[in-house]
Amino acid sequence: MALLPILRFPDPRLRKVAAPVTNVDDGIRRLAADMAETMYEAPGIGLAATQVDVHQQVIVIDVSESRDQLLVLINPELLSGEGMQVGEEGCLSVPGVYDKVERSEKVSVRYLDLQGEARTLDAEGLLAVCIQHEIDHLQGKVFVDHLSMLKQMRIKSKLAKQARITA
Ligand code: K1U
Ligand code: ZN
Repeated sequence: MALLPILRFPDPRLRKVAAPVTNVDDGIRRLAADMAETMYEAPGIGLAATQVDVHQQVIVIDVSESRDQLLVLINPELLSGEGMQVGEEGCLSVPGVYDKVERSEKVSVRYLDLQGEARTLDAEGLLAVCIQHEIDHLQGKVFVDHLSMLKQMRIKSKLAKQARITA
């Protein structure tokens, strides 16, 4: 397994739209394992392939406190969303930035598992938020896109300043 470098906002590669996986093979299983290792090490509760510069529809999620409930969703597709919740979000591609985002309270998602079998998952609360956040990444969206233009400008200048300091 390997730790993968995570792209940082506003890297234009975060805007690429991921392609569906056509064959769930050992390459995809290796990618999912590397993404899981990267997510646990970060640490984070989710990671989309887009964030590690792989533009295929793969996400990994673990919102459990015990950190042993890994979910791998290939070609995830939102079937329905219900209700509304507003929660604080962060993003491994936007380090140090947290803000409130409005999301569906409950979602139903169809996906392929690591054996290529079609499955459906009903989720609510933090798991539902994380699924929506990661599917956004696969579509080239970052959570800051849900914030006002003023906040987006402030975040860009904060991250540019951080990058200058660490360069
Ligand atoms: O996609 C990502 O960038 C991962 C992101 C997922 C996420 C967080 C919060 C709401 C929605 C989606 C993160 O994991 S940020 C880090 C984080 O939230 C966290 C890290 C360690 C323990 C608990 C949470
Ligand atoms: Zn993110």
